[in-house]
Amino acid sequence: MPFTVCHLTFLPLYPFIVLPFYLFTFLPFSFLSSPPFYFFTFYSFTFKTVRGLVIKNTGSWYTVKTEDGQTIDSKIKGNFRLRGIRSTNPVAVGDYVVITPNREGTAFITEIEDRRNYIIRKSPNLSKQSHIIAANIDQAFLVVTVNYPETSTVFVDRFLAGAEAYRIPVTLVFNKHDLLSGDELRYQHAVMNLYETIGYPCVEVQASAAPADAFSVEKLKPLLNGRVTLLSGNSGVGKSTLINALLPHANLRTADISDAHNTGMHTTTFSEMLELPGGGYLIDTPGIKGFGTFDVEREELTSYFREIFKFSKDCRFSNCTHTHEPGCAVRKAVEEHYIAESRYNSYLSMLEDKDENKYREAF
Ligand SMILES: Nc1nc2c(ncn2[C@@H]2O[C@H](COP(=O)(O)OP(=O)(O)O)[C@@H](O)[C@H]2O)c(=O)[nH]1
Ligand SMILES: [Mg+2]
Ligand SMILES: [Zn+2]
Repeated sequence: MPFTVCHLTFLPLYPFIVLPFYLFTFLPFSFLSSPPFYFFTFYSFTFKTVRGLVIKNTGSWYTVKTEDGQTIDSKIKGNFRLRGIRSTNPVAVGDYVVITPNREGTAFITEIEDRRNYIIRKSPNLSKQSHIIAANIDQAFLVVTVNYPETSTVFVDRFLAGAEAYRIPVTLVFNKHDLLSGDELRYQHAVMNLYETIGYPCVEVQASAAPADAFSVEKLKPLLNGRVTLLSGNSGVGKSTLINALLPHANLRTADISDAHNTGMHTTTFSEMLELPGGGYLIDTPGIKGFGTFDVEREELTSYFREIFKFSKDCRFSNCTHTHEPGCAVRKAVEEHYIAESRYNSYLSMLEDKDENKYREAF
């Protein structure tokens, strides 16, 4: 009875308040005569937004995985402007968003939650536009091969420095264990020892190995569980093979799409997060081999090389660049082999880029 009274009380207001809302619902018009309909109407109109994770970005469409496990193709509503970033994609994979589903089964993204971190790539041209590669990353795996193909330590160090700038922990994954000769293996172990001493965990694998093999990707699974991991590395080191071994059902999709989009700087609007069977995601972003450009002051660069930074505290000058200054503790440490020459050379090569202002180069 009280319900009916309530219903009747609002009756005169229906055409003005409730009816316009009603038009946006999926309910048949016959429902209009049913007393509780406006609760449904208000529910569907006011509350039907859902939170989700952006797992794929293909140009203007984003695939959002909602908390109840659905995937919904979504578009951005309105014009997002994010804290001074002029980006070609205001939303990126890894973003948590709020979406409003519509009757076509797609949705509008209406809100982006604050990011824990994100990595951007600047446009190759001189515009100030940048592309957000991914957001809310927990860690990065850099796949390297000491041979077949050879990954240079400069490449590794540049990647690590970029990851330090973004405060993203990195694990070095040494792949193609099966192909290495005794000498190559000894070299690999020396390199692993170097990076582990600095503080970067290293794992040796063979992406092509059977699951029972001691060097199979099984040993990566505990490290990937429940985390969002960015996978990087030079072309040919075995990233696709690794992904296919970790995600037997993702097959080809990853390999083929990645490679097709791997060709140029302009085809970067495509990126994807692959859900791991044990929880967590792999970010398979084509063409990303490093963190690219990040603006640093000369003195800041030191802090992206952990062991160099440690010794730099004893340099005579606080703004020491460790190149020519008297009383430089870093150069002394290099001479005494406390700092690896390869690391110091990588530092110098990045410093040189800075001098020549060619920090805009691709990865
Ligand atoms: N022997 C051997 N070959 C591998 C291994 N991992 C990948 N490969 C091969 O290396 C080549 C490049 O691998 P791919 O996954 O396409 O590299 P990507 O460019 O990093 O994606 C392919 O022919 C793979 O079969 C490995 O652990 N051992
Ligand atoms: Mg590949
Ligand atoms: Zn110094």
